[in-house]
Amino acid sequence: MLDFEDFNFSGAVTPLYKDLPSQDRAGATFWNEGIVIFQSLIPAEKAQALAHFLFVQNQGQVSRRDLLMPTSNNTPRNMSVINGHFLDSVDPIRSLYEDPRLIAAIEVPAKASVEDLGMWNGEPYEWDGVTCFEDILEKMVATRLEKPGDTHGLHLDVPALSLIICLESPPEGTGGDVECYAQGPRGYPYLKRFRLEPGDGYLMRTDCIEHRVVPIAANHPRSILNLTYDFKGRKIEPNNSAELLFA
Ligand SMILES: O=C(O)CCC(=O)C(=O)O
Ligand SMILES: [Fe+2]
Repeated sequence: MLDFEDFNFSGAVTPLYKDLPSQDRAGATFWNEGIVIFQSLIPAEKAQALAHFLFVQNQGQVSRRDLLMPTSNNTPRNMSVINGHFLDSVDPIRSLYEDPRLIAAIEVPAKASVEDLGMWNGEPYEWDGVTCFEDILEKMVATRLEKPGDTHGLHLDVPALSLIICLESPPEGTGGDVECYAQGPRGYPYLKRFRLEPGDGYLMRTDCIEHRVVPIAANHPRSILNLTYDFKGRKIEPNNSAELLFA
């Protein structure tokens, strides 16, 4: 299916730090923006095969959600979802999620953000590495927008870090772009909007960058796999959004 060897972190998109070596660039971009986008993070055909496995072959694991999320100002969730219980039971996916090499790659930008920005909520924090997210429901999730109007509305997440891999993407100009709105200590807010092709990915500080997926316009699906992590020792403030969306 998918394993660490499929990942290509050197495709980090780095508008401001082009001259640095790729490992440092990923850190530098994250340091600056709280997000790093990876073009062709995994091969597109692997991404599409994974979408087929999840949303077609395992239809029985897919739940439909159409609701307004009370913990994020009632922004809409209109999408199909698969929760961490199932993803954790698929060995190649769990092994990938827990792979120390994947976590080490995520730690490069994650450490950069902590060194410069602390936790972005004013609390001092001593770097102690990145860890898998503890809540089984949302440690890994997969979502699919598939009907006109489907959207993942504006929100923050409980986990501080998400590595999101695009599995399917609708034609350009028909929705499915990611929008993010960052609030932090460096003169934010700022708005960023980007489009992902199957196999592209991004790592985001999802605890402090509000983000949403623009509604899709037609019946062309847009799906992702979201692997969530956190800073070791960070105090997590849980809410019931994961239960509402994924249970
Ligand atoms: O679909 C995306 O790109 C964002 C997914 C997301 O925000 C989430 O799963 O919390
Ligand atoms: Fe999110």
